[in-house]
Amino acid sequence: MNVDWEEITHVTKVDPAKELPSDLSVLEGTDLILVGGSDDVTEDNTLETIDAIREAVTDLPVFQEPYDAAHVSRATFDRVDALAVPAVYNGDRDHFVGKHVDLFAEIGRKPDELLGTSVPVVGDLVASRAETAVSDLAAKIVGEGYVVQHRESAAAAVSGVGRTYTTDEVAGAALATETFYDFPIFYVEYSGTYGGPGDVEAAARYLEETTLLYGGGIDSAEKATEILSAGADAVVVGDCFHDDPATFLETIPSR
Ligand code: 1GP
Repeated sequence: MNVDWEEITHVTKVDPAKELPSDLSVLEGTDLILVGGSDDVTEDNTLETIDAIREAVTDLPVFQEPYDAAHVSRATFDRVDALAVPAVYNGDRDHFVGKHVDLFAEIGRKPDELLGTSVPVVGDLVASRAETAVSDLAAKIVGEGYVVQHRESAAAAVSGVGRTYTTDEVAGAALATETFYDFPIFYVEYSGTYGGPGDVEAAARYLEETTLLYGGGIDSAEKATEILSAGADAVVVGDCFHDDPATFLETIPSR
């Protein structure tokens, strides 16, 4: 499924370690699902969550946002439209370089296991099939330039965030994403608390090609509107989806 980012204004972040609402039809108005979380996520609960969502809403793009290469397998690859992998600018080295190299090294080592392309062939054909498998896998991976701005969040703890960025640094990270790193997504992450429009305004100034996502504490139409008006392409809603599905519906912009 090709994702038209111009059409995405509302993203739901579904945490596999949390319970799903009993009625998943609330997802019908959202534009894209990101499956991932910081604590207690496993390959098994990720698969269960993806399957439940696919069953409930058949026409939505579903991305896995893994925090660890161990959460990625052939089964998860098969079931999602893309892997969205955070590169945390204000995290530790592992979360900007280390885990990414690990993930791509794993893909290079065993593309057959990840894509199921194992075929008994010989010579050059083996090499070319392996290369095709590697590039198919790599093409399904989307980098997200992240700034984690809620120091007390689990996301900050797991990605080694020492301090949050100033507004100028957020703007710099956005500009670097657009012109230097070339990730298709820049994500202002306030996971668990509402950060207001300041960082979004600073980042939006520099982003034309890059999709600007904001997540954190969105639990009303007013907050969603404020963030979108500040220049975000889409709001990401997590806790409210799990905790209060009725209010979650209010965060979905009307078209
Ligand atoms: C978390 O950005 C998302 O990764 C959404 O944040 O859970 O606070 O809505 P909330």
